[in-house]
Amino acid sequence: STRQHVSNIQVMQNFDRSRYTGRWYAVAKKDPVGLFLLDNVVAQFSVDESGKMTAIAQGRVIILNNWEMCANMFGTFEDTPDPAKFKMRYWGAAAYLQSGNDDHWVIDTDYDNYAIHYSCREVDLDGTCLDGYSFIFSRHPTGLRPEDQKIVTDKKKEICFLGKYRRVSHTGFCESS
Ligand code: AZE
Repeated sequence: STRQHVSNIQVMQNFDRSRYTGRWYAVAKKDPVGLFLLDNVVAQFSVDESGKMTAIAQGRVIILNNWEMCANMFGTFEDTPDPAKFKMRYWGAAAYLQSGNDDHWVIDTDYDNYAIHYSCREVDLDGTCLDGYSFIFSRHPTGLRPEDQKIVTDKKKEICFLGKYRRVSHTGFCESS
């Protein structure tokens, strides 16, 4: 199969941010270059009275001198002409955590069970993604339903990340903090 131009990647049609609110459990992730959330990743999306989308996320990280901790992260989303494509400004509750401004695209979701997120941080000269990350989210802490797995596999292929995901385990690491 040919490599996909980032600009040609299909995203969720008529994305409805209000149906996307609430808790999502990461079940798989494709890592970017550098530091990243390791596991126990849970995100909670909200929409305020003015319609602006925000999120909080937690996940286990290892920073600096092998210090393992639960990262409490915040994100605010800037709208773009495509309702499923956002710019996400994010930062940590503690200054030593990461901050940045990433693309945040919703590739596909049924709102009630699964969601496929995509972020390309660096586009190569040929238009393909050189450095990016992606989360597969489920509404269920136990993982994806069998009937959603084929849809997710097909979308992983479309964003050229098939075979690059790792399972995200949930061990309760962030539940005490
Ligand atoms: C995301 C869900 C929506 C809110 C946020 C998300 C991303 C968070 C990071 C956090 C990285 C932290 C690191 C700390 C050392 C997409 C999960 C904020 C990318 C690396």
